[in-house]
Amino acid sequence: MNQQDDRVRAQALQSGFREVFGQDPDGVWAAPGRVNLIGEHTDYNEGFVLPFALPQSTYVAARRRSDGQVRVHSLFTEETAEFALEGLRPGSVDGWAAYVAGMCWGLREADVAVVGVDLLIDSTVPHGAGLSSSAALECSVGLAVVELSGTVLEPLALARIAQRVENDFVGMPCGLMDQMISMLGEAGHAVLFDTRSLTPTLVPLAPTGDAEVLVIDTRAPHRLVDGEYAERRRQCEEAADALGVTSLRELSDTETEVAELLAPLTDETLRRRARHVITENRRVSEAVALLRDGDLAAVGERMRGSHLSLRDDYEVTVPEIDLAFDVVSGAGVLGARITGGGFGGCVIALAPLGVHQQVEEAVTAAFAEAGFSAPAVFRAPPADGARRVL
Ligand code: GAF
Repeated sequence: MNQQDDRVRAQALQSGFREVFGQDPDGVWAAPGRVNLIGEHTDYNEGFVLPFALPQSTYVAARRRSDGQVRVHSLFTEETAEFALEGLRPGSVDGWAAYVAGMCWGLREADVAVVGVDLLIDSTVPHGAGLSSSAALECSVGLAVVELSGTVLEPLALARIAQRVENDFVGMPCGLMDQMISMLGEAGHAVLFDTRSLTPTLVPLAPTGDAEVLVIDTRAPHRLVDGEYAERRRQCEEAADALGVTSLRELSDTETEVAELLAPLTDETLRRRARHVITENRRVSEAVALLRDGDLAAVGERMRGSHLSLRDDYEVTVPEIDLAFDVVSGAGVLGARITGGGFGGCVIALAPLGVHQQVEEAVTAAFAEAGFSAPAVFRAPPADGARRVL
C-alpha cells in the first residue's frame, strides 16, 4: 500500500465514522499484518525471527469520549460492541472485540490513563490466514488509544503490551514476533529480531531488486490452532528443562552438532521439537548473511529447510500447505515455506521477477484437482509498520 492508497482508505473510514457516530474522528491510525521470511516458532524460545510488514493493514478511526466508555464498530464483521473501561478484566469481553478491550485493559495495566473512545475499524489483512490480523488490530487500536490518551509509548513497549493482551486477555500464548513487526516494519526491509535481547536489525530485502516474495493463501481453515500452539510451546519448555538450559536458544548459539546436543533427550517427540527450534535459529542467521551477500538461491534453500523441519519435526503443516509448498517449489521459485504459526494459512515463495503467473496457475490447478478451495496468490512488498495516517 503506498501513501496515496493509505490516505484514500483512511478518508473512506473518516466518512464512515461520520455515518456511524455522527461526528468527525480525531484521527485515523493503521497497523499492518506480516509474513515471516524465516524463523518460525522461535520467538517463544528466545530465538531469532525475520519477518516483514505487509501493505495490508487494519485501519482505526477514533474519537475521544469523556465518559470512560468505549464503543467500537467493525466494518469487517458489521458488529458493534460497547464496554466501560472501569472493570475490564480477562474474560469480560470476547470475540473480535476482546482484542480492542484487551488493549484498553493492557494499557491501563501499564499505567496509561486511558480515555474513553469511539472506534471504527476496517481491515485489508486477510482474516484467519496466518498473516497476523490480530496483531494488526491490537497495534492500530493501541496506537490510536495511546495518542488520544495524551501519552507516548516506544513502539516496542506497545508491542509488548499487545503481546501481553494476547497472552493474558485473549488466552493465546504467542511470542512477540507479530506485534513487534506490526510496530517496527519498514518499507523495503525485513527485521531481524533477537527475541532474547529484544534487538531489531533492519535487513534490506532483495537488494538486487530481481526477486520478490509471493504469498499463497491456501484458505485452509485453521484447525486446533490455539491448543496445538500451546502444546508446542510446552514441549519446547520441557525439552529445554530436560537439557538443563533456560531456553533452546542457548543451544542454537553453539557450533556443536545438533545430534550431540539432543543426545540427552530420550523422548522422541521432544527431540524433534527441539531439533526444529535449534536448526531454525541457525537457518535464520545463515539467511541474513546470505541476504546481505545477495545469494538468494541459498536463502531459498534455507527456506526449504525451514518448511521441511516445520512439516516433519514440528508438525504444524496441513495437506493444503504441503501441496502448495510442493507445487510452488516446482514452479521456478528460489525457495518456499509455510509462514506463521501453521495448521492452515499461507505459503510464501521467494521468486524471481516474472514467475508470479506461473506459480498462480500451477497452484490453482493443483488445488482444483485435489478438491481444495481455490487459493489466492499475491505479491508481498515489505511495507511500513504502524502509523498515523490522518
Ligand atoms: C504465531 C505467533 F503469534 C507468533 O508469536 C509466532 O510464534 C508464530 O506463530 C510462529 O513463528 O504467529
